Amino acid sequence: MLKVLGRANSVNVQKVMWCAAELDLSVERVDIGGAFGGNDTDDYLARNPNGRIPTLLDGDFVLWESNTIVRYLCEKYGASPLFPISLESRSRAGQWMDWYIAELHPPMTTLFWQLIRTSPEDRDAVAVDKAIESCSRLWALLDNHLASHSYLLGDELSMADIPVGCSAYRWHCMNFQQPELPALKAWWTRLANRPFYRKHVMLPLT
Ligand SMILES: N[C@@H](CCC(=O)N[C@@H](CS)C(=O)NCC(=O)O)C(=O)O
Repeated sequence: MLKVLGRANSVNVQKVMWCAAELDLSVERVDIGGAFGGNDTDDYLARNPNGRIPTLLDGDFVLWESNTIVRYLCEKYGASPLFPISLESRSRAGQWMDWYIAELHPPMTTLFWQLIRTSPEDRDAVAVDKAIESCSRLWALLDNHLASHSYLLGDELSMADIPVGCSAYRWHCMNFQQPELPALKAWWTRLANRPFYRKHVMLPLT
């Protein structure tokens, strides 16, 4: 059985758990990181020298970096459409997964830490405004793409939707005035209708 080391409220762990569930894989998840700790022990660091979560154990094979784990699971255990067949479609999926990590994840992390993990009196209003501005621009770019696609690669869910899909829950559920982005909202609603997305991603924001 696969083992995932990482607490359930981590967006990076959620990607892996949601992906594994869509692939119908059995996973044992172990609470590590955050308040649980355990990611600074010698044993953990021997598996993941970053001291970050998640870490995947697939038998003797150990893997870290959540997007890489999603790709690995989809390629090893999945099939089209989750793991696209053509090189072009797989590369397009990689494009959106890398775009999320490089562009959207940093301002989303600022926003999440400021609005969810920082008490109101300690918030940095300038940082919040700047993060909302960056995120709004990037989510609008995705909204534009989704105006002509049901999912990131077309008509069906693929691995491309997984990282940015996890972040979309946080974007829609944090308490501030989001811009009107109807195609983004429609895509997010499609995700929210999936039982495994609800189970692994739509958790209380903590
Ligand atoms: N690029 C890494 C980032 C991993 C990461 O930053 N994980 C956070 C949780 S989302 C973490 O380990 N935080 C420390 C902790 O939970 O103790 C990935 O995608 O797996």
